[in-house]
Amino acid sequence: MSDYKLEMDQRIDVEEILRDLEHYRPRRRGWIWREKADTQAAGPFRYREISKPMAGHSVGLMTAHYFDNIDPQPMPTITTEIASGRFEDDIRRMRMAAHHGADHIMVIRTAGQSHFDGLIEGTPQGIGGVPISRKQVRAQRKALDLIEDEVGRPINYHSYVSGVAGPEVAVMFAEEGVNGVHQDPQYNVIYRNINMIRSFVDACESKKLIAWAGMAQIDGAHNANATAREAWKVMPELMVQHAINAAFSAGVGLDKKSICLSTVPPTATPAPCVYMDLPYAVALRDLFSEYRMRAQMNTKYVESSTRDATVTHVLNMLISKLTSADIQSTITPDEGRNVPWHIYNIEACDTAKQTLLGLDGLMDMVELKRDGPLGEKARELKERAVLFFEEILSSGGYFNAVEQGFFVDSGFYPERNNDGICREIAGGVGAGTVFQREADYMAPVTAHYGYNNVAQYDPAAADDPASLIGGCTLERPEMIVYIDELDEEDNVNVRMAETARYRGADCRTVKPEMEWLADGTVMLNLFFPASRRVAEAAALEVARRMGLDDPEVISREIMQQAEGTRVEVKGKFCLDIDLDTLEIPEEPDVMTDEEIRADIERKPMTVVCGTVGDDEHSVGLREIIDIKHGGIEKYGIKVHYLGTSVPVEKLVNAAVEVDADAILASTIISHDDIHYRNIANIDRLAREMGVRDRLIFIAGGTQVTPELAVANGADAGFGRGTKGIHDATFLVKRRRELEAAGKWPR
Ligand code: Z98
Repeated sequence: MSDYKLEMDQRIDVEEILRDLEHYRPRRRGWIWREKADTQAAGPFRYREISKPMAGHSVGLMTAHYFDNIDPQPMPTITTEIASGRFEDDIRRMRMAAHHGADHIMVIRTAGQSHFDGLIEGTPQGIGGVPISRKQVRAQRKALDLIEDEVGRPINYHSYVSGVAGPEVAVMFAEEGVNGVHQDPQYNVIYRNINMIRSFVDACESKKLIAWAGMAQIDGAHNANATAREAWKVMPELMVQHAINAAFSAGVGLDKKSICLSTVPPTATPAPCVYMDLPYAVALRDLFSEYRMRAQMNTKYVESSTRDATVTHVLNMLISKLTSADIQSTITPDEGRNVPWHIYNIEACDTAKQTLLGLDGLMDMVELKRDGPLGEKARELKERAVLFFEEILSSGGYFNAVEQGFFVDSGFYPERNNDGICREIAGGVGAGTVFQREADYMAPVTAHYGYNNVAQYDPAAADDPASLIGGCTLERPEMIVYIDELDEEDNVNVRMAETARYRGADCRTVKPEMEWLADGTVMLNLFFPASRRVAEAAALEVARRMGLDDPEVISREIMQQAEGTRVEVKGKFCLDIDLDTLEIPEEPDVMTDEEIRADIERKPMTVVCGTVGDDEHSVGLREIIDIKHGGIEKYGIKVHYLGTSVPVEKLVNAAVEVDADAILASTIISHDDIHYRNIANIDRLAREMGVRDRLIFIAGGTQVTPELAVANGADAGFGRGTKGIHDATFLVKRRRELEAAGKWPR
């Protein structure tokens, strides 16, 4: 095995991941839940419900720098659902997501793979989207091993055990160390028209394997919500679907703590959604208290606005918090916008982390008021679900009920609109393919469901049929026949060769990217004072004139019919950026607030400042000094502000008078290079007065170039974009240098 490790400042080497995959073996099986942290403290705060911190690297929320850069992790597992269609690029996204707090990575297959009647091999991208194959699963699990080492937290890898080849997929997932799956025969029946008898029999085998491998299982009930015409009306049915799959799975042998209900708050704003969705969530917890809850976000009522989708996501998480979800899904805008981009995965992970942390301890302060509409509505929903079940029984059972179109009907049960999805018991893909096992049937395999007549060969093998052949692929992975690629043209090697110049540690070329390396995709956000149709056409024209290929409007929002429209456009930027000719300005030197404050506390500092010459500008300097703008006052630096149009003599004299440590001269007007002449004058005067050595001299202004300020006699120059912290950092560092050189204290 290679000893390849991830380096923080190096991109993951996908070629290294693909190398020697034949011999890769997963290092563990099964799902790992987050554990409550031993200490609920992080930085200046005490939490009530945070999980063990990531022991390695992570990226905190944007605002974390105000709070000692803490990155506390909420209790629920955070899922990110990745669906770019190229697994090699998804590996890079997985690493980013893990750093932002995702510990459940779900790869969404986009080829309608439920219709495939067997496993596929290699890494085709295909026409209809990406199918999941052994090579992809293996590569991604291998990459996640490295990523989990880097972030210091286990990461669960997940895909689907649905479709005609469900049991084959389940075997492959058990062999390859997949940690979580969707498995629900109702999905096959309702959405993929796979024969129901076949689907339920297959589900027994699949679930047995899922149990053996310790995977967490998520059901498919959310699909009814996403499919129904009026999704909030299917609440009773959703509970019925959860019940069928949960009880069935427990019956096959899954631990109830691994059975997760895929719950969705069924509606979204402008509906009074919490009033409708909360009783539903409460009813679910009442009925299914032994099981786990995976909170999917509402994906039915998602539009193309990230803001809109994020509000729905946050409202959904309020419900997760009020009813304690175990897994928080973060699919957010991808689903509605069909823009499965890196940035949206990461944004949604941050939205989840931010919301769940913000709501930490909520239930210590509020409680659900059950003796009002909440309790009444929850009870009503449960009653409707129970009645639904009774009707299933009286109609002859689940199969008959499906045949009669009970499911995904848009009526609010017991109302029916007779628009449900009907499937025939004897119909669908794979009909007539289920046969009773012969009396002498026997299969020497592990985790096999049902009648297996092993004892006739060896009574000792009854509980371990694979021992008859010395173990099957589950115990002896070397027996797995690993096929690398089948298609010479449609495979990862060909795709990666096309983008080779953008890879590798010594690559000197970059291109903007949204989902695939060097895809060139960029997004523009534009506003036009025009109607929607005009704005859309104008936006496309702007994109074309900016040199973007294939521009396409992905979102529009009317501000006011005549006053204007906001438009988002995506397009392709086709040029490379050469890093050897790219000018990268030096990064401003900044110390932390705490470090600066500590230094000023250790030894107070006084500065004198003003705008010099005939110059009435004051705003810039105020920004640098005023505590309200985060200026140097906030570190405890004592500031003598002399005002505007201050003669240079006055500035230097004042510095001597108050025994200042530094002069801060603002000089904005720049005609005839007056700003640099002012700087030179201050330096000259201070020298003539014999005080230059004891004063730090900083010059600033929008037209000041640091190098020229220094050339004209200042110790430092600061131009446009400077903040108080930049000046403060310089002052502290310069003073330390002078101290080290024995020139301080004076
Ligand atoms: C989610 N956003 O849950 P094919 N099986 C089940 C599914 O729910 C799905 C598939 C299979 C959702 C993802 N769900 C959508 C129970 C898909 C997909 O190959 O498309 O049939 O499998 O995260």
